[in-house]
Amino acid sequence: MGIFTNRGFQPKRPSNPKLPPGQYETTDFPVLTAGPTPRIALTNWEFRLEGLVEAPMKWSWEEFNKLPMQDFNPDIHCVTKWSKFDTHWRGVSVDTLLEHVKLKPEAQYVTEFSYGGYTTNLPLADLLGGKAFVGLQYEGQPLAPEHGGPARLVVPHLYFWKSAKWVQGLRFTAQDEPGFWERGGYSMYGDPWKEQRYRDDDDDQASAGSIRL
Ligand SMILES: Nc1nc2c(c(=O)[nH]1)N[C@H]1C(S)=C(S)[C@@H](COP(=O)(O)O)O[C@H]1N2
Ligand SMILES: [Mo]
Repeated sequence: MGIFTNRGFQPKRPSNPKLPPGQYETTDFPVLTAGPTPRIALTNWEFRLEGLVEAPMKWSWEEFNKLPMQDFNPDIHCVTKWSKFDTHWRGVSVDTLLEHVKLKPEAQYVTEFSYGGYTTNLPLADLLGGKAFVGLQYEGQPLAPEHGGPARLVVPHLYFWKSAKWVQGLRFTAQDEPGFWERGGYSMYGDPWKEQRYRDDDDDQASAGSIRL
């Protein structure tokens, strides 16, 4: 009765609360890489924690696979506007990795660095508390090379470019140092819920001290 029950006032397609603004859902898993897919022999693979730590740490593939692993089922959001819901990963949380180093107090930011030279930056806090992991398996299989295998970082609450494929390690820094896409004008932080795609979308705090492109 009356205008409050008039169906004409209902949105035609109710928006999905899992879908950040400007995104669409896909069931594909698109591949997005700047450059060729690096092939890393597992005998040469290593993962490092370096920078502002009391003593750097590194693991071989064999050592890394003995670390405690967990299942993660995140929704992921790419800045090119696809989102994929309920992906299934197995990997090692960054919290578990950090049990093996003592961070210096100035360590407030992290640069993820990869085989092949890719880098991406984010605040340390965004890797803690179960929010990020190094994924080794995807949908019950070893992670495919094109998606970052043998191992990639996954930080699902930020746009997916903050999830470095073929990750080689984490470098702890005092300042927020722009990585590959960030130097090209992408957001220093990349919150999909705030639609922080480009540097101009960052709030003042996130872009303070960085070059505005
Ligand atoms: N090493 C590396 N990691 C990377 C990239 C890259 O080019 N190189 N691209 C990023 C971008 S822009 C996205 S959207 C995702 C894509 O991951 P996918 O190819 O598994 O979908 O990886 C991110 N991680
Ligand atoms: Mo992306």
